[in-house]
Amino acid sequence: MALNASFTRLGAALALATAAVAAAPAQAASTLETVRERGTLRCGTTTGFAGFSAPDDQGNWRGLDIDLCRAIAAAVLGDGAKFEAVPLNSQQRFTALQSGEIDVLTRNTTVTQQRETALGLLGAGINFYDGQGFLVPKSLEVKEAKQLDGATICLQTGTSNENTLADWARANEITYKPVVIEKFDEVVNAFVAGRCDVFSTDASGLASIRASRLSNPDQYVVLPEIISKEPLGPFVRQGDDPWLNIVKYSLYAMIEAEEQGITQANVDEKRKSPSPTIQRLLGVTAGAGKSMGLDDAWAYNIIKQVGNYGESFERNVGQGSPLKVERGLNALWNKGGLMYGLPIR
Ligand SMILES: N[C@@H](CCC(=O)N[C@@H](CS)C(=O)NCC(=O)O)C(=O)O
Repeated sequence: MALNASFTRLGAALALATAAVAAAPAQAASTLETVRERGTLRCGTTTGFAGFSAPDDQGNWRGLDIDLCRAIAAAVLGDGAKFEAVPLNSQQRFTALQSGEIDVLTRNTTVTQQRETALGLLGAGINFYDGQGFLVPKSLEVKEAKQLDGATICLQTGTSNENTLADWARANEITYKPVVIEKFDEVVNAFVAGRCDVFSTDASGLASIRASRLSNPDQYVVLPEIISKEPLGPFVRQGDDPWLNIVKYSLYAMIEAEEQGITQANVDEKRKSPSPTIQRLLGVTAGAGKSMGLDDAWAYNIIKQVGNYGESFERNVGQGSPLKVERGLNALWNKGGLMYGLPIR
């Protein structure tokens, strides 16, 4: 009887599963097809975070993450200008990707196990290795993070920074009072107005806030401690592997170009190189884009229109920018950093 009952349950479960398959909608259009049909790429960005994704005085979006968005548009549509920036705060970004409102999230987002599993999304490479830190007014005379016991700390809602700080405080037996605010502008304003003693977010965020949001940056200091790993990178939806590859290899093409010494200025000259690696990367070799469903010039277009990773880094967040971030972990692997583009062959 018990046996029969379990067989019946199994039968019912199978019937349900079959029905679910039968009722499944026809395969949704791939992201590549959707983007081609629309003629523009929709990238999820911040609401304005200098160096990574922010509109300039003319309203043109610029930044390291915007360059990645432009690179994908150049690879897929042949024109890096064919993108639309969709501004999202930290809280809104994942739903926008899950719902299909954006094609890719290119927005200082930490790749974590929970985000790659529970959220149904996947990280597609790392375009900035970061870590969480603290920004404090010099007047508080805080020299190291352990002195933050009892501090009021400003954070933005929906960031990994909230949990990281809680874990760090517990591990170090520190108590603090979080002031968690949804909008970036408002959390910055709260900090400037002294509603909290400390701002905690990714070190890149602190550099950006210091360079672009404080009228008297010299009166603030970033503490030496970095309390976490924040590998930032683009995200796509699970279940569209060809699209994942396009995003991933668009980034790797920029990193590989830097390693091969190919720049925006010399890319045409480099097409004459005898190196098979360079010929493949620049689409001199016939069929170089075929396996990704792209034009052979996909990576050439990226480098010609956007530049290599190092050029993008320096222009947006490095020495050519107000942020003046050092390459550090973001240097190439053969120059002491972690940037290692997978081979394009
Ligand atoms: N890397 C962290 C933090 C990313 C994040 O959203 N940082 C904030 C503070 S710097 C931000 O970019 N805000 C801009 C906005 O909401 O427009 C994460 O993925 O959760």
